[in-house]
Amino acid sequence: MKKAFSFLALFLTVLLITTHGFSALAADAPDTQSAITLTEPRLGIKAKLPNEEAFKVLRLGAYEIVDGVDFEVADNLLGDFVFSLFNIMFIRNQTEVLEQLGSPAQIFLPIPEGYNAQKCAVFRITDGRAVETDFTLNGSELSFTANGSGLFAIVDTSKKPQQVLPGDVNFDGKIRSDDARLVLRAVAKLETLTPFKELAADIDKNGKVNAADARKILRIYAKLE
Ligand SMILES: [Ca+2]
Ligand SMILES: [Ca+2]
Repeated sequence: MKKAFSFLALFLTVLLITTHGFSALAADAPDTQSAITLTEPRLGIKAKLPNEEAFKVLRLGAYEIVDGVDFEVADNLLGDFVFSLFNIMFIRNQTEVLEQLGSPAQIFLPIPEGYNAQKCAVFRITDGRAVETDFTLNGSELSFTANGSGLFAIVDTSKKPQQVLPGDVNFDGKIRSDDARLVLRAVAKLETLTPFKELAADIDKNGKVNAADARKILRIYAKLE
């Protein structure tokens, strides 16, 4: 019985080594035909690059900008509409942000929660200008071409800040418990709200987003108010 077990263990070890060996080989072999996809897991942003670029670019970095100088610039350019601003970076050697890629990358960006996919537009914010960028809609993602790192704004052209429904923090047109949840997450600093979401979250209009707003949202949802 013991012998059978050690044979099995040996067999499994050999299998593990060979399959691992094969996959390592496949990864090392340069494949000029296929593209490589890099992923930023936190925001779910992906970039597809020709393989030659992928050898230079080690990592895709991205974060949402919700305040500061870059946000102000975008807000001035797109201020009439609700937008989400992303800094998308191709990073080489841990820190070097590539302004320009040898050949363009295809970016795939999830449509922000509550945005009307049919009414979205994509702008690259560069040198104080908003340059409209062609994109395609793939289910719940927007896909567009980028020549390098940069700031990209997704605009919901159907929504203006003054039309934001107080209490509807995720912009889905309804005041529900998930809106209260977003407020509580923001209060607990688990989530950063964009200025437009803050506007919607401050349902009692006292200039602050706190638990009282979440409570009011829940009471409206429960039809107590
Ligand atoms: Ca909502
Ligand atoms: Ca408030």
